[in-house]
Amino acid sequence: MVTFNDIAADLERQAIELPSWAFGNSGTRFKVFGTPGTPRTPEEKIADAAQVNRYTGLAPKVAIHIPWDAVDDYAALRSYANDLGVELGTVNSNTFQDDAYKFGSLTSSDPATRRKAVDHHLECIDVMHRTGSQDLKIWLADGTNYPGQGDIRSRQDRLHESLQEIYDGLGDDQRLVLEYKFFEPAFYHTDVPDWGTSYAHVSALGPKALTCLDTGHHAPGTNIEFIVAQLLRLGKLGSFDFNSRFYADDDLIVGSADPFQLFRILFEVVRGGGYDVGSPVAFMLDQCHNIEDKIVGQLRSVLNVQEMTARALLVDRDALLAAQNDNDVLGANGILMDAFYTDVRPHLAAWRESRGLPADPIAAFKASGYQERIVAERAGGVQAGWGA
Ligand code: LRH
Ligand code: MN
Ligand code: MN
Repeated sequence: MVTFNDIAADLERQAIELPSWAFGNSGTRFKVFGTPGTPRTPEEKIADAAQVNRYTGLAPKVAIHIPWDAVDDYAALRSYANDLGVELGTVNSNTFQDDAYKFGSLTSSDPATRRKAVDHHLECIDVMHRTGSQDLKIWLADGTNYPGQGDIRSRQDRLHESLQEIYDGLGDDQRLVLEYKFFEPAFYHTDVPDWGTSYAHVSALGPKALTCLDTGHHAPGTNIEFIVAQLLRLGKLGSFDFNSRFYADDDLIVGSADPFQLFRILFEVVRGGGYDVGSPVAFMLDQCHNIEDKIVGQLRSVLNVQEMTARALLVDRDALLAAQNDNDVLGANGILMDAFYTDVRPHLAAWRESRGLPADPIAAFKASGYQERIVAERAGGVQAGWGA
């Protein structure tokens, strides 16, 4: 049997990167609701993200999106973040909000459009040098809406050529992570729809290219933990974009739609070495808070990941392996479920207190007055949105 004491030290190394865009206003194509206190600048997004780390100790990095978080002086943005106790993390490129990319970016049949898209990524690498970021995350909106609209095969060939040029621009300690998504905004075909396509491309590029798994980017019913196990086995799982979905790419709070799925994913992460010291797997959130409070939403998210990580670590793997080898079907299943059903919340509250953190980070944040302060201070300004 594995007890909470056995795993307490392992919880120390949990680090979950927050997306700057989670702090901006977001919505659907029907409506974006404004929220009082929403940041107006990249600095204010970072300041809000730093609050999440302050109360949980779980979120030491903030991922940025270019050009949403474009600034003149990235070194200054970096020291601003450092002064607040956080670092700048993954740099996300953006080729989905420019008219030039209407028919594709890295896959475009137009050499000038491809050039522009590759150059954007090379500029992102430049930003990474100044922010101290390790990862360049590429998600492409490229795809087609109608059968026959584009030549699927040559789009793949052009994608490889473009990615190769970007890969060649990486510094020695930098990585490229290629995210996949099976639909949206393209409706018929997507140029990087699944983990296999991402894997084919990153494998062709070399060791500094890995796959990014966004939990919201799969068809309903997909066994995501199987993909996790496979990518870890292949040494190509670079990062996670965590979120939850009910129907589509809903970007809801991780662990809110299906906590059991999050547990199963994290169990495979632990099982496959993805949580080991020095593991190459980066944990990130990729979420939007359309109607709920954003800082509290991010607090809830990192706490959900911590809770499920604790439960995944609690699985008695020796007993599980023995039961599996005995073909004890329900015995093995029972061992996994025992860990899943363990309520770790009181243990985690005590664990936090023993490390100088509040037992209840959300209550502590709410009591701090920060939210009221930013509502007052930021009134009347132009709020940043998902995309600005
Ligand atoms: C695309 C995506 C990708 C983007 C982010 C804003 O759906 O998951 O990671 O960069 O959303
Ligand atoms: Mn994502
Ligand atoms: Mn997404």
